[in-house]
Amino acid sequence: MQKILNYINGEFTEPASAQYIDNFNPAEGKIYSLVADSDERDVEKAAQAAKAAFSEWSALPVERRSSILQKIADLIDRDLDKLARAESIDNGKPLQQARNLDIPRASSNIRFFATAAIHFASEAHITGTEAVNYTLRSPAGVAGCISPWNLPLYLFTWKIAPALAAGCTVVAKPSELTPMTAFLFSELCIEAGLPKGVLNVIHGLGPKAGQAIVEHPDITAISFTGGTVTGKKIAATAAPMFKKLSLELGGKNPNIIFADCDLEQALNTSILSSFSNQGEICLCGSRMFVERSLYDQFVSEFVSRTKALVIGDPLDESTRIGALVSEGHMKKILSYIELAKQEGGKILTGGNRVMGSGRCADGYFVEPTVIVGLDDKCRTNQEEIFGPVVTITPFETEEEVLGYANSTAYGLSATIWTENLKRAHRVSAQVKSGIIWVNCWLFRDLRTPFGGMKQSGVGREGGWDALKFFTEAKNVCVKL
Ligand code: TXE
Repeated sequence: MQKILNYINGEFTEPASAQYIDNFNPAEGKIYSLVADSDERDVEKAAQAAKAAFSEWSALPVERRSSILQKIADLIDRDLDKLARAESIDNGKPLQQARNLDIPRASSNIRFFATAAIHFASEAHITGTEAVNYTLRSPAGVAGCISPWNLPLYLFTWKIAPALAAGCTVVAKPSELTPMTAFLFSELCIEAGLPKGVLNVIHGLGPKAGQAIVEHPDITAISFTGGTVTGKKIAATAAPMFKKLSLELGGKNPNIIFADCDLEQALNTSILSSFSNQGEICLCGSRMFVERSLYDQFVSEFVSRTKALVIGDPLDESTRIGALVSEGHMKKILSYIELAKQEGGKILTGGNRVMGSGRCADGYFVEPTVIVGLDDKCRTNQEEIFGPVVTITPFETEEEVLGYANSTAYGLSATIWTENLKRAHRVSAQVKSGIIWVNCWLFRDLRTPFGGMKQSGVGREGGWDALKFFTEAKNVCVKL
């Protein structure tokens, strides 16, 4: 069976423990490869390699770093089909989504930061006629980048690209549930001529390999995307060590639909924002609020479009809903559907595990599920489910829906549907989320600040924010 090895100091390396974790194909419910079960000994080797590579990599002219990174992006484009298939098999997501979204976005993440770094200019502050201040920015050192399983190569590259472009060296850990594309990516780094030790990829369990990265004294900046509970643990370890910390955590995002919206667009996009990637995107709009006068019509059309979604074999081109990432995650989602029933929710469609056919007979499939009749304060409407499950709640006034939207501990993103320009701006300003989409969803410009408020995170990624995170600013004040 294929072994997914660590990539340390430019070479593929067995874990110090010589142990491996089973890696499942979630559409089949079967083990199909083995992942290195790394620990602090592997992290130590990776951190030493990254530390040794730092002086040369950080001193390279930015154009040189940029061209190596762009070569890696070219190789991702060349291997689009292979990487998309690997991502679909490893995660359970539909192949067409991996091919159209995940892998192209991985290459554009790298291209974006490889070129952004060239244009990253210092600021100057002129203090009247008395002094000139300018900002020097130097690479932050060895960065630890820890990424989740929902958008594996997409989020892995979203972290390591700005780190490498800024001149940091990196110890990265993809999720143990979806390690395959980070492993294939390591092969592309070797082919592109990335110098040894600049990127090191450690595979293994979060509390063991991930925790060792966060604890390592030579890894001075931590960028993490994942669950809020894990984020709290990471912050508790990193904060007393005074590490730089960027946390992108969970969400329970409102999707607010006013009666004056473009109904066709709102319906089409809300199907995507509810069920894309089986609802396993932190930006999915899991709580839908529809203005009362449109409610009945919206709900009936939304439910009929939900029923039409093709669920099944992720490798089948017509599939729109694939498998959930793991058996444990599937059970968690089914338990939330049970909870919704106990809390008085009515299931309008979905609610069950789907038993696939053929090779997918034991896969982890759950029907896209629409629930109504729940109070906004109940657990189903407050806790992150992270699956193909949405609730729909009617509202009468802007004030009422703002109360609902802002009622959770999260504040990652929100979507607002209205043709009324003034209302769009007014409501956008009052929703407590880091990212607002008006009449669209997941429309991304990589220059914009990306991140959440409240328990959805600390700091912002994207554009200059990411390059600032991976550099240390120093002000030089020259008296005139
Ligand atoms: O993620 P974890 P899990 C949410 C979603 C999901 C829940 C838990 O609600 O059900 O989180 O998912 C590594 N020190 N999101 O448990 O644990 C881990 O190995 C260092 C939201 O799979 O947060 C993996 O690489 N690292 C989300 C990464 O952290 C640790 C995406 C994320 O895993 C660690 C995924 C530790 N102590 C889940 N423990 C989003 N916001 O996009 C784990 N890890």
